[in-house]
Amino acid sequence: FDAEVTAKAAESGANASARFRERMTGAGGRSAMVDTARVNYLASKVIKGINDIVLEDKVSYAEYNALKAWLIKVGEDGEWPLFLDVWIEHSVEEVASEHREGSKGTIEGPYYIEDSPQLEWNGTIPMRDDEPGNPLVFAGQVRAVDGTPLPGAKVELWHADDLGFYSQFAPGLPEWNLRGTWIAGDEGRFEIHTLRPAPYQIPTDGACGQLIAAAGWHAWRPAHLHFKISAPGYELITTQLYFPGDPHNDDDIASAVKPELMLNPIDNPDGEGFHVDYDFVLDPE
Ligand code: MBD
Ligand code: FE
Repeated sequence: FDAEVTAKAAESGANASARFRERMTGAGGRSAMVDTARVNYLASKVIKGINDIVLEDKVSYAEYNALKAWLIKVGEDGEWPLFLDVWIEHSVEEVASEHREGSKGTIEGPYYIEDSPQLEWNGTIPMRDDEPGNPLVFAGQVRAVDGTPLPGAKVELWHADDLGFYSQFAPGLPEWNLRGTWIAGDEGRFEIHTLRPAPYQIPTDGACGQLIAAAGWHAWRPAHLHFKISAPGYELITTQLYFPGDPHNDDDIASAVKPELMLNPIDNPDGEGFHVDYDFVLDPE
């Protein structure tokens, strides 16, 4: 896995920036237009917030120039998606999901790709022949908040490999490695065959890593599985699930862990590795 070891923050960052731009502007892309009055209100508030900090904390020219240099570098490294998703998205997600009654969601992060390969209700995720990691069987049901099972629901999963790399963002990985879309079967059941992911460090050699080092923080996220669950007539859920005992469950750099998102894996009764049950409950649109 030599290619992955040489993965560079600037490369992942550039890929993440490009993919985001395509999703926002491509066919069916979400429009980025925000109403003038709202831009006036929010942009003024952000600028005032920063000015207030400068005045209250007596920010020096040295500090102001360090900030300026760092902001330039975030753009050069393509790390705006990473910065925003790690430090800001969790609040946006909290606001967006306030009204929901079904399963908890959390942030999407910078590494989602649409249209991953479709698999049977009990299929195995695309992976290399020698993919490192312990097998994980992830079984459950998709249903509505009123209990209606949702056969045909889509369960999209993406996660990092054992070294913490996501396909299509780090070099040297097959296009759809550790990404798949399961179509729920009878009673909305699915049984995903994948590998248990390892704890994950965000790239440390770019601008975000520079901030982390300069502030004496750490770059870790707990091991996690990313999901999107969807069915016609229901609100899509974007979520992540975590494993008990991970040293970073309580200090995720991306503040994306919630108690409802903790899995309860057991030794797989049918073979190697682990088995875990988890159901997804969707809100009607
Ligand atoms: C990730 O894998 C991730 O899930 C988030 C939220 C931020 C950076 C990398
Ligand atoms: Fe992730």
